[in-house]
Amino acid sequence: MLKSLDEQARAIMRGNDQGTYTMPTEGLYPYQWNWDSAFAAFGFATFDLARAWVEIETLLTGQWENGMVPHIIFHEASDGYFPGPSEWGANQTPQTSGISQPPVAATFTRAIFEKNPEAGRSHVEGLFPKLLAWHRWFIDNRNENGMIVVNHPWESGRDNAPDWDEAMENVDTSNVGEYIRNDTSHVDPHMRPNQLDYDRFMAIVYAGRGCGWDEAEMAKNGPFRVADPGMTFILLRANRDLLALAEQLGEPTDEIKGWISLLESGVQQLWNPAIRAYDALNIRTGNFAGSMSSSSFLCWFAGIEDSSALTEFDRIAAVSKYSFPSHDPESDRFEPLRYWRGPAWGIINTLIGIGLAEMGHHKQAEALRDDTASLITQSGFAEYFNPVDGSPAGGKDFTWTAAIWLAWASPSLHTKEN
Ligand code: 9WN
Repeated sequence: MLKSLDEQARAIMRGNDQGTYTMPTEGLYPYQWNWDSAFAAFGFATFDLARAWVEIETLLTGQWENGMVPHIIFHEASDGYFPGPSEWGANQTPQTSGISQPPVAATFTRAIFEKNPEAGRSHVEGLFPKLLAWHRWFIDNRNENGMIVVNHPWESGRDNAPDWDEAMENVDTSNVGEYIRNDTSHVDPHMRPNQLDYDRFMAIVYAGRGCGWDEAEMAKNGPFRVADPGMTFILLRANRDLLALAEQLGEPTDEIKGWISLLESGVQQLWNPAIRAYDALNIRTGNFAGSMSSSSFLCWFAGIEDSSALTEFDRIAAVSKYSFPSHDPESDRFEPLRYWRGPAWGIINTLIGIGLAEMGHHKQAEALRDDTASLITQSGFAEYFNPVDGSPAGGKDFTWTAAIWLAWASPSLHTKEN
């Protein structure tokens, strides 16, 4: 008998499960990635609450002394991924990369806790100070007047988005020697960042390694520093969830409330009237990217209402067969298969959809969920999808696509026939 999609999703998560953390997909990404793991925990919580807690707890074992939670933790040696631990030179145990990723962990910690507060309390007590320290690290090191900056496109989780084009042009690649990318041997190169992007990605890694990942030095002289609407909205939302957890635990709340006010006003500086969207801003030049990306529509997830954003959302949804493209399909920079320059990603749909529903935009939220379910039903649990024809792209049997199916997109969540 054919397995149901819910069963397939659980099997994918079990298959990628390494015991205490889950690989995004075998081959292409053989380690623990930061926001992937938080989504994995959200998925595990639909069928194995204990395993969900382990996923987030393992992620926090990679936390640095300064509070940063790295974007990759290299628990086990593998030569299948580039750049590995020696390129990063981060000098940590366990070995890690030197940058962070969007902090969705507090949001999913709260969601998992609320499924069973009694069983979750001791886990949250252990996790809370670590999440607090991580958020404080963002505020201390990545806050430019209430806008959250990324020091590397990989940190945003949206690696080759047009959001970074202008800032990437200024990255000098003369320190980058020969290297072999592994990604293009796993996946069609047309679905991946191009070679010049990779040279620049590596130039920024070597600059970070060169200064020992010194935050003050990178803030002042690092080759790349761009305020990211995605990161700012996600941290704002994560602070609201951290505040709810603090209240549950009877922990002090003033510091977190201060971060919320700071980001609520800070993110308004990212509104670019020229494109009627929240936009990335290059701190080095003061220029907007002029890029309407899917992260512009995380405003609702952050609890921010915006009627112009809703108009633009409706326009993009109307011209896209499958929502939601990672870049405006009416822009000349849109590429339907090239990674973060066009494809639809289930995890971003989930975050946008949760926000839309919370802010009362149920019609848009349901349409987004239906499109996500159609993409997965037709094309499987791919890393991302072509929004024009729905075809699968990137890695296969992908953890976060399986996770969001189970926790958000599956029709069985509404019909109760699990
Ligand atoms: C670099 C694991 C990660 C995701 C990112 C996605 C991609 C890595 C890569 O894969 O990035 O971190 O090598 O392409 O862009 O969002 O966390 O799934």
